[in-house]
Amino acid sequence: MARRRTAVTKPRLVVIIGHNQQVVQTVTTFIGGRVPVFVYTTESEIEVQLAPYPDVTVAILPDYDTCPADLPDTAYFICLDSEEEAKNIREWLPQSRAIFHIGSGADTTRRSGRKNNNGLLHLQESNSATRRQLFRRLSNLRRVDKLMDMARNTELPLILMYSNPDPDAIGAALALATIWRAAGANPIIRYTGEVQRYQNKLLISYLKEPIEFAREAELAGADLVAIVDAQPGFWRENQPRAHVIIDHHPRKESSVAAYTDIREDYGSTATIMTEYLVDADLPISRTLATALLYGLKTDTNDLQRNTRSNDVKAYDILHTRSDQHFISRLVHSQVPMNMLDYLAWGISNRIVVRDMMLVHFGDIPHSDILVQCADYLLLTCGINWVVCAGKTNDKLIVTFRGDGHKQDVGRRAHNAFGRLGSAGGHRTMGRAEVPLDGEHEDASVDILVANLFKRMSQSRQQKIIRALRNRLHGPEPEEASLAELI
Ligand SMILES: [Mn+2]
Repeated sequence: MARRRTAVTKPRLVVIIGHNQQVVQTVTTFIGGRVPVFVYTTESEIEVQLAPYPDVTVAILPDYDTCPADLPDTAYFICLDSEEEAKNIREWLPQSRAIFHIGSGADTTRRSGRKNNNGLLHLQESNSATRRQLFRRLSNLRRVDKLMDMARNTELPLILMYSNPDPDAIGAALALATIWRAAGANPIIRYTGEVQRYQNKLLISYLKEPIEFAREAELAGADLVAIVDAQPGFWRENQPRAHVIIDHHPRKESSVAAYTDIREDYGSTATIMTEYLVDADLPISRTLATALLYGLKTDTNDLQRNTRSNDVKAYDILHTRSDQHFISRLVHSQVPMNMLDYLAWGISNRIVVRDMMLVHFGDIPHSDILVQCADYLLLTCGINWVVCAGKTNDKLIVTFRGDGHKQDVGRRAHNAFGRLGSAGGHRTMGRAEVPLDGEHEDASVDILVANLFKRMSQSRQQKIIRALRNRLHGPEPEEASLAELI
């Protein structure tokens, strides 16, 4: 994708008023961009200091109390340490938002944030903000140094992902591999479960990187083991030993290793790894940026969940470097082909109760159907929450989805079914599982309606029960299907 810089119009000239030690630096900033500078000062010494610079016009004022007659109409930079004096000058300057106050270092640290200061803007971040940023970077650099040191002279460095790796784990693993390769090591990336989701298979094949199931010999033979986007305590059995743990899940007490970086307040492990790479100025290839960005997107639900400013910053850095069309393919590959008939049945057999949509599928092979259908139906205009129910493994499964605006479906799930089985969730997602003890799917309709609409009149409840049962006794998803393989 060809990228062009947005055109920026240079100022015709700028005016600097004052005499503190920031004058020369401010002048050079503009002269470097070939913008002429007018300086108004009471100190003749300033004229001497600026003599070597071209395109600078210096006028000596008797004081800063009155407006010079020839003052150009442009942006103004007041280089005085005293805030009071700066405000006085502001009084006689033309009405403009483009008036900056540049105190010398000691003063700028004391000002509070970027608040409007009687119409005076600040040119730079305060020293303390710059210092904080620098300290953060130095701490990340120390971490990258340590990671690289650990990998030097290793025979078989292993990067391990827990169970069925998700995009965040895959992106983080690839980032750590990049750091270790920069240290001359040859790491392998492995997982201990199975890649199940279609998108994750697609991502792995796109990366052209051998990301495979961890064999016994590899686990036993590795002389350096890193676990990313997980902690050793996640494994119930055969807990791997780890020298490195990098994660954003809640810290487990057992997570002790030579190197740990667990940042529970981060939206993704991809964010931590992006900071390492950027701060250490290591290369981020297009494929790596794509994997990291997709990991960040899926873990934060597109910056809508558990997101803080670090995640947004990482997103900003990654999105220009990544393969947007491939990410679009991943994002649009959400619905398995064999799900379409269930979706079609759910759409045809929906019930609408005010701003809520309800579907009961009866017997279903697995509960993924409920999640897929609820996510889809929530896209309907005027529908703010969706409940999809079904019977599988002798349990009534009820999936809740909502937009979270003025309602909490996790609490709704808990209030409706908490006494009958496990039920709960958070604002936008909820789930309940109610044991059925061999009861027929018709009975599950009664349980669903009686608990979901506790405050509804009996007659209305009966109406909904009849409607749901009628739908259950109509054609089943497979029978209703019109789609044939052509
Ligand atoms: Mn994660």
